[in-house]
Amino acid sequence: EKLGYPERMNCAVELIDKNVAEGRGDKLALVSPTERWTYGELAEKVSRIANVLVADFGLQPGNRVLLRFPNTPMMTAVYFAILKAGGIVVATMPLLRAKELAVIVDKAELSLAVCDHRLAEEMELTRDRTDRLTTILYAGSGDEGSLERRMEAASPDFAACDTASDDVCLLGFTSGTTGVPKATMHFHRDMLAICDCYSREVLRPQESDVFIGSPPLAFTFGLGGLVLFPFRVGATAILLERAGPDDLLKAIPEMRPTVMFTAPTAYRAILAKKGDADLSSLRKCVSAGEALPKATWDDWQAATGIRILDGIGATEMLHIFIAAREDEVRPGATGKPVPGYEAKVIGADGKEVSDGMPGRLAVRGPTGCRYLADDRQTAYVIDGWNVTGDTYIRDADGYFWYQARSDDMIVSAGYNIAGPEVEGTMLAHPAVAECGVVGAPDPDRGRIVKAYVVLKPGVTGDAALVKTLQDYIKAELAPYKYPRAIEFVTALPRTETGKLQRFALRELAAGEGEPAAARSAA
Ligand code: 3UK
Repeated sequence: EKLGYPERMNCAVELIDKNVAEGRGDKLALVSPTERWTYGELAEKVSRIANVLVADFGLQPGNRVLLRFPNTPMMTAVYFAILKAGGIVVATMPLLRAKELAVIVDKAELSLAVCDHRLAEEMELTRDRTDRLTTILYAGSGDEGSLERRMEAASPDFAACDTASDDVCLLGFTSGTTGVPKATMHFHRDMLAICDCYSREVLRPQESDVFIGSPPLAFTFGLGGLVLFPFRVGATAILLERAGPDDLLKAIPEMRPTVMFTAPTAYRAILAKKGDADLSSLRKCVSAGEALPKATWDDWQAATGIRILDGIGATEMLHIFIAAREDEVRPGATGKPVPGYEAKVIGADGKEVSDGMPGRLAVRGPTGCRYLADDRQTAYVIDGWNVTGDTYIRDADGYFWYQARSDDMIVSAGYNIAGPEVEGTMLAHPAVAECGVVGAPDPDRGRIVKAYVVLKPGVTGDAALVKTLQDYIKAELAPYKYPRAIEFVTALPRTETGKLQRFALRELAAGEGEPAAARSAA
């Protein structure tokens, strides 16, 4: 391995115990609205929990454990306890329902879950649906058998399992919208590799930094940005259970974080609600999950002086592999490959296309490309390259420009149109707060471009505004890209990770879905 990790290595030792060994035992590791844990306290809790899992629940190296928590210090402690004991974490998005959880339980063959007591209801429904899941350990319930009670009785010392650096430590489920989600496998060394490639080379955090952000820790964007990156440099992380725009706007002036991780839609929402909130503590902001439109980048820089670092990551690659650097930003472009990774744009024949031509993005590097028992492996991984579902263009200067998810390209009267390009342009119009663009069925053109638009407060959506927006797009982009249909809605359907649910908009456009506002409010 070029990164030079030893053959045997446990990432919990590198990310937790090492901070104590290097004299940061009294430094704050985790802060939440209700808790403040130093690295010393965190290390002790991790060891106590590892003892509980091994002694009380028989956890063996290689066993998989389901983890269900909102973003809390305790979730982080349980996470590293599983890793320290040589187990494999299967963290899941807090909002998943029993039906979705049961699929994961069966696919990952899980028998043990550790769960925040506030998520008990859906956890019990999951147990009812599958025979596999036999044991649930609750945290925070205060009961006799609760995690905290067991921790009190456990020893504060635990010798880390002597794992190989390429032992699996994390199964990350993709948020697939159809079929069984893919389970991606990551090694102990991968947890360090994303810190030593993306974080060290692009983000460049310091020990004095304080991290904050919205993604759930069950989403690897959040895991890296809110836990692994700060711990690798002995910095501090703020964990918020609720981290919507209002929560961040309250927390930032109070807790004064310096580095923020969130999605493009959250940057827009924070700007819309900012008022005179003091965001001056921030020095670096990272955006991922979906494309960051130039308009959002420009508005954030104008309001805060900060140049957002866009980056594309994926669950299969663990974290960000193409990114903007502070000194190398082309607003609207994702950026250049992260040191340690290679990226190329390929055509249907698998060969690289010329610069300026669209094609499928393929990437390879120290992390990624390993799926648990999945026939689709061979379609996604070719010669070690992970072939993503994204259409990209590389320009002559080596910058990568996102076009669309390959399945999301709109074909209208023979033209290929990328919804995100129209969305990004719409967002630069002063009347527009949010925009989602999909293809709607049309007898003559096959599909027409349809825009769902959320207006800024005080703007009235009428026929005159439809015409204004259409003329505006025709003037800014090739006229065939203009939305022939525009519908004003109060909200767009989004995933827990901030991604626009294009399939929901497509169903709506085809007359099969619920109204967007009703769906996203549900
Ligand atoms: C899309 C982007 C344009 C793209 C993720 C950072 O999003 C993450 O992982 P997922 O598995 O989704 C992957 C897909 O999301 N995407 C993500 N970032 C961008 N598209 N510009 C971007 N900056 O379609 C990609 O294939 O949920 C992001 C770190 C870890 C992650 N898991």
